[in-house]
Amino acid sequence: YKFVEKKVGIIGCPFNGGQHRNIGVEKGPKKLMEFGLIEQLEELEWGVEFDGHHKLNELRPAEDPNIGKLKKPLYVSRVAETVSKAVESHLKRKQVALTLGGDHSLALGTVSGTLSVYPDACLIWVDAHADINTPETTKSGNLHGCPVSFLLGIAGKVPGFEWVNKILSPDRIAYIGLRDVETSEKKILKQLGIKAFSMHEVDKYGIGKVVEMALDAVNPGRTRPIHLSFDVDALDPTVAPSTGTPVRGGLTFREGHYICEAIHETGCLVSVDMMEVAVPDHEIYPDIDDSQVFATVTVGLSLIRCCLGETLL
Ligand code: NNH
Ligand code: MN
Ligand code: MN
Ligand code: MN
Repeated sequence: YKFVEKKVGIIGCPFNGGQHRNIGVEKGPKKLMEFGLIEQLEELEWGVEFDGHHKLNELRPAEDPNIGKLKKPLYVSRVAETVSKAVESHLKRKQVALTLGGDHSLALGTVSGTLSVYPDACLIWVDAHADINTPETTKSGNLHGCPVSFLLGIAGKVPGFEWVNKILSPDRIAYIGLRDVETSEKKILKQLGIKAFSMHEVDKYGIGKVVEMALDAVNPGRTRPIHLSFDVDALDPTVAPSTGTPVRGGLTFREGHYICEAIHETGCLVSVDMMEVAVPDHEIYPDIDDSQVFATVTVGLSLIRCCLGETLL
């Protein structure tokens, strides 16, 4: 490992304030832990630190009016700032920071935390969505669709988000798995010349070549620390059905795992997010059954293990 010792700090983030569905995305972290994450990482000979799930609901302000379209801006901002500090503290102790979500607005915090310890880090964003809407372009107003614009410093001044000052250069981010990108987001990606490998490129070149091209773009000599932000909806809904915004035509089970294995092989991985794993109530989401939750949680766990060195042989 080029930057860390074989220790991992788990940051449990039961949070759903960056999106509007009542699908139980805040229950993902607890389920991932219950299914044996600590034991599995210890089996891979990692030292594991976990100080309990963060009590993020305590950060919810009494009043939190929309700013323009943005929903719950103050809540999301406070949560992300807290998470940023947690990531920072684990990284400073030469641990890998492993953040369990929770909705993807959390990545505003995780990536900021990574950049504050490793200013030259690069970001691999694996997702069906680009999450690069600005406060101006967002239609939904959900902040889980916006974290990348804040990280790039193109969100403008938004009250409450003044703490976001670790700016990611557009040539340090690469996307894999995109297939549900809004017109406004496509314009931003083009304008900034951001490397994005959609499912079209995965089909065309194969996942091996795509990961190599993504890493070559943001981390040519494999000398920079890597932050991997994995939205479980990057996987095909047949593989990860229990998530808030499933989109057909996604990564296969193996393609998802290959990404994690290849990033592990670089020796550069310092920070991992596993986001948008949902545990819905049967009454509210009767279409998602236990076996689908099981499939989604277990694939999340197995992706995490691959990030931390599990191999097939
Ligand atoms: N692009 C949409 C929005 O901004 C959807 C984002 N949803 C996600 N992102 N799940 O990963 O609201
Ligand atoms: Mn901690
Ligand atoms: Mn996302
Ligand atoms: Mn997504």
